Amino acid sequence: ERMQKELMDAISKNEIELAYQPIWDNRLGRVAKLEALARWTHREWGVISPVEFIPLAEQSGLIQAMGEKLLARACQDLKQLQAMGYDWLQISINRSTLEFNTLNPDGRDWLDVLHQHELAPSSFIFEITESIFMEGHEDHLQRIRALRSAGCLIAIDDFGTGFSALNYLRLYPMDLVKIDRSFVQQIPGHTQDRLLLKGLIDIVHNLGMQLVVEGIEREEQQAFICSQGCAYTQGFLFSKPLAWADLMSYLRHHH
Ligand code: G
Ligand code: G
Ligand code: MN
Ligand code: NA
Repeated sequence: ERMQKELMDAISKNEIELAYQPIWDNRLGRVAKLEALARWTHREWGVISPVEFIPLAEQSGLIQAMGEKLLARACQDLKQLQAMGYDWLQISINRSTLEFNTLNPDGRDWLDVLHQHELAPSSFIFEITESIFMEGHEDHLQRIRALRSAGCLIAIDDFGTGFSALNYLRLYPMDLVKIDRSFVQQIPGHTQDRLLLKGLIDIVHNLGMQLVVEGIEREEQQAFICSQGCAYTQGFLFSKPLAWADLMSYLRHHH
């Protein structure tokens, strides 16, 4: 209960920050997108992982307010990046299942934030996970359509870890698939994983969607994935999630 109160405080004082992890464009050889990841450093308890505070924010009804504040923060940061000349960058922002499923069916609350900052919705990707579809809501299709028709992109995150993942590709219009890092851990040594990944890359491309392979930590993984024609990769090989000052220096040195 103490933690819930501290979280409420941190949200209202804008103490939840964003770290950005570069998503690399293998064709153009530059950063294409930045994944925004929430970070909370408590003055007594130190760094608290989103794995802990996102569920707490959900239980205590704070997730929507927090999500909107983080989106506004991402907008301010993108404005600044654009002013510095990085005008091609997109920001990819995570949304929990509850957060997504309680958004207005017309997406208004998030779209309003983008409009207030006078930013093109096409600069924003919302990352959702397969569990969104397990709730039995009917409105999520409407939300996805509303956000996409406004110009935003929808990514399916941690792809391949959920139940009947391929079925969701059939049923829901999506722009981007992020293949879960468990699929690359044993690449390229593991024959079965290599073939699975190869097949997934083909499926996603043939469906006309963008593909990001996550969790790239070693050169040999990156080499294999590039050889399969995958456009976007993300992982510690390129960079861990970066605080703003570190992001600035990363971008200066990598474009
Ligand atoms: O960055 P890290 O590995 O600590 O993230 C852990 C998990 O928390 C990931 O699954 C990520 O998607 C989730 N997460 C990080 N930031 C946010 C956020 O701003 N909103 C939501 N809903 N989830 C987030
Ligand atoms: O669930 P989601 O994909 O949003 O989780 C993102 C989390 O994955 C981030 O917290 C980030 O720290 C972590 N991450 C990013 N790149 C790598 C990587 O190369 N290896 C591992 N183990 N974790 C990573
Ligand atoms: Mn993610
Ligand atoms: Na993921």
